[in-house]
Amino acid sequence: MFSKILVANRGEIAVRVIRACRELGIRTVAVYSTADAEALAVQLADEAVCIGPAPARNSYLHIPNVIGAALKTGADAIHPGYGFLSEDPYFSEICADNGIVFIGPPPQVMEAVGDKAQARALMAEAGLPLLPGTATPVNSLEEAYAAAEQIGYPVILKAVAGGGGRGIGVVPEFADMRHAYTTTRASARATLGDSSIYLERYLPSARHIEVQVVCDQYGNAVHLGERDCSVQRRHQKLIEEAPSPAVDAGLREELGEVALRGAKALGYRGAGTVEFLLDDDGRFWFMEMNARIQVEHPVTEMVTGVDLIREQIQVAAGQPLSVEQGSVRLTGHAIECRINAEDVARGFAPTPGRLDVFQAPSGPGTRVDTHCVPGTAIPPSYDSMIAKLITWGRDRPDALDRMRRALAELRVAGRGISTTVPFHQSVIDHPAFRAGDVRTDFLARYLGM
Ligand code: MV4
Repeated sequence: MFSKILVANRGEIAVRVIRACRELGIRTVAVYSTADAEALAVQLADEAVCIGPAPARNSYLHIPNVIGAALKTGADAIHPGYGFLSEDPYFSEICADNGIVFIGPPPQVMEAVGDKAQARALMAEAGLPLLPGTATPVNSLEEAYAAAEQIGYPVILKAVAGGGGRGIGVVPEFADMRHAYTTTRASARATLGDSSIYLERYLPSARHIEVQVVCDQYGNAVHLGERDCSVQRRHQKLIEEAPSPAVDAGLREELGEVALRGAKALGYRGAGTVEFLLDDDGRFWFMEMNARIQVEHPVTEMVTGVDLIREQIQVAAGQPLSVEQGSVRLTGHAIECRINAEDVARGFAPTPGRLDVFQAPSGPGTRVDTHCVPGTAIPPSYDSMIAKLITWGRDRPDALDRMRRALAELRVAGRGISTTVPFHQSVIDHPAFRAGDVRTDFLARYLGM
């Protein structure tokens, strides 16, 4: 097992990883930017190294500084968390070149799933169901028109280098193609550094379902059921739950088998997520694979009892999975609300500032993953998430009742800071949400957002 892990991240996920390491008896190194000198992760880790100023490109994304901190402290592995360097195969290779284990899948696998068009082709080869779409990227507006003609409108344009909803553009009909093509390409180039796009049939009202998988180097591969992440805004997830109210045991087994078939075809190792769209007839289609731990992993942990970060670390250290498929049992229901420092009334605009008050809920079936305490700064340079509120119940109504109680208990206040709490309260109490009637158009359909 590793003796020291450097956590190349910040915020709640850095805290989450440090906690897993502590439980495994592994020493930890936090890295931090000057904006995070007082951070909880810095306090909880055994050691901490400043890796640069607030802008992420000069600190959390600055590979020489991160590697330098690992070498200086003698860390034998790096956990990248999510975001930042977590999906960068180049960073993974640099780790290996320096004798440091990157806690994640092999770089070739990261490369294959990072190219969303290539991932689609590989999954088609493995026999996964795909929506009609282009087998390769399109190179001109004319090609896009021709492909859309074949596929049938509406279509969606997706950046090859995208994922998680970055670099996508919906094309309702022929007349919208020219504009969507131009803007999606331009935004893909600007935000992802690669303007390549491919096309898919667009499903305007489906469920966003993702299957958690974990694989080791001995050929063991286990799925841990699905999460339903249909409540999103501009492809930012806001609420996630496990299991999905739309998935029964039979469909779960089918989804799990298909997800594992995909993961095995890629030679996957570590924790990963296979995303699908699910329609009202129980048909589902592969969307993309995520080669990282995800923000919403706690809901899976709450219903399976599996510590996903621990599995990641053990597998990266060359140990076998500590779970087998036959022993995976889903118990009860878990739901997660992302509490962001954002003003819902102003289009979810970030509201950075300092938290004068931060009092987390607790009690039965209540988990709060956060890096916040009274006095924590929410810098404008980073993600606006301040906490993940996760509740568990014996069934979905129990979990939702607990979430209502936990949201009411949470106290957050600071000059200029708004939160998404009122938004979550309105969703949790919405009759359609209560009924599990949730698809990707939920906010538009029921809340006019
Ligand atoms: C789609 C889709 C419908 N049809 N692809 C967004 C994030 C990325 N991982 C996949 N996403 C979607 N891809 C096709 N062909 C719907 C989504 C989607 C979504 C779209 C609009 C508003 C909210 C959404 C929430 C989840 C998924």
